[in-house]
Amino acid sequence: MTPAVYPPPGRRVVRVAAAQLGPVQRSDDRDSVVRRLCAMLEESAMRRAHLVVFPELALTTFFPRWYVEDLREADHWYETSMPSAATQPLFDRARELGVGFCLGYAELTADGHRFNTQVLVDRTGNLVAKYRKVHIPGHAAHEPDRPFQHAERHYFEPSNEGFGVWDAFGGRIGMMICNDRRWPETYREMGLQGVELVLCGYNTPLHYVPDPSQDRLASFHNALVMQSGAYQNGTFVVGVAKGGLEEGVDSLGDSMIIAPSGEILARANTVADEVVVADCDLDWCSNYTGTLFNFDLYRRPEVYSRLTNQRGVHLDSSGKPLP
Ligand code: CDT
Repeated sequence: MTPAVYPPPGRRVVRVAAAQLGPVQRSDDRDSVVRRLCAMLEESAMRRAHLVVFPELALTTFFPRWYVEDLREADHWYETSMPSAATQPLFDRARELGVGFCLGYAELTADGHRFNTQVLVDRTGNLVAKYRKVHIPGHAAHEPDRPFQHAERHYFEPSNEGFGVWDAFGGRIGMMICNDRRWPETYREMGLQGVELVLCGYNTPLHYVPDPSQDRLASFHNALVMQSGAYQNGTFVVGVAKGGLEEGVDSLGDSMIIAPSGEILARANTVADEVVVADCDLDWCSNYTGTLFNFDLYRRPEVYSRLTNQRGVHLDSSGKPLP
């Protein structure tokens, strides 16, 4: 039955904007990118969004596609503070508009550590949380035979901080970055902390190496992992791309907002700068976490020991799984 007022009284509804970015070329400076982010912030505020989610490494081109031996030559791709001088206008405008946001960027810490990072900022401009990418894909060494590099393992160290969940926007918010979304452990770690809304930025190149047949399935796999993660953990998931043809590399768009039912509520149509909006009724989550996915009642952690005790497949010499 359609409620007489929307949102129904007492429901915790967060209006979320997935602010997809089109390509950012090497020649695009931070200021021009921040102007694009601000334009999408304005549009999101006009559409009465409370929270705007931007992609992974939103401030620059996806620089791990090039290899430099000496990482100090790459310092200019990283932020050493957040807000930085270049991103301060985004923080200022968000505070004026009363809109929170989530932003991905390359972080260089004062003691020289490099992380692929995402921050969550509330509607008053305060930094609520910082998440550093856990699953770092690609390769660490230069692989000159590739048509392009995916040297994330050279440019970023994997975070050991794991997956936090924070009270914000009236709910429990978690974050993950790009490749994290392909691992069920990511969602379950947050699910076990009662997450209700997971925010994820990504850059997914479409020239998949070493298996080009995966290219045509990129969109399917993107939706598959996020829809199943949402459903199996009773949470909303917001996936936001930097898509389109960037420095000769085509990347997936397909930003989307997914409900705890696994249904897609809003989805981008282009691979350009594009805002899609959906109302996320966080009280919907308990329809799943309180019934079919009542973890406390049904999970059997005592028989899941392999999940934390081993990394890969462990077989003995006859091919049988090790105990
Ligand atoms: N940025 C990122 O994590 N991209 C990966 C592609 C990895 S292909 C080596 C992704 O999972 O989309």
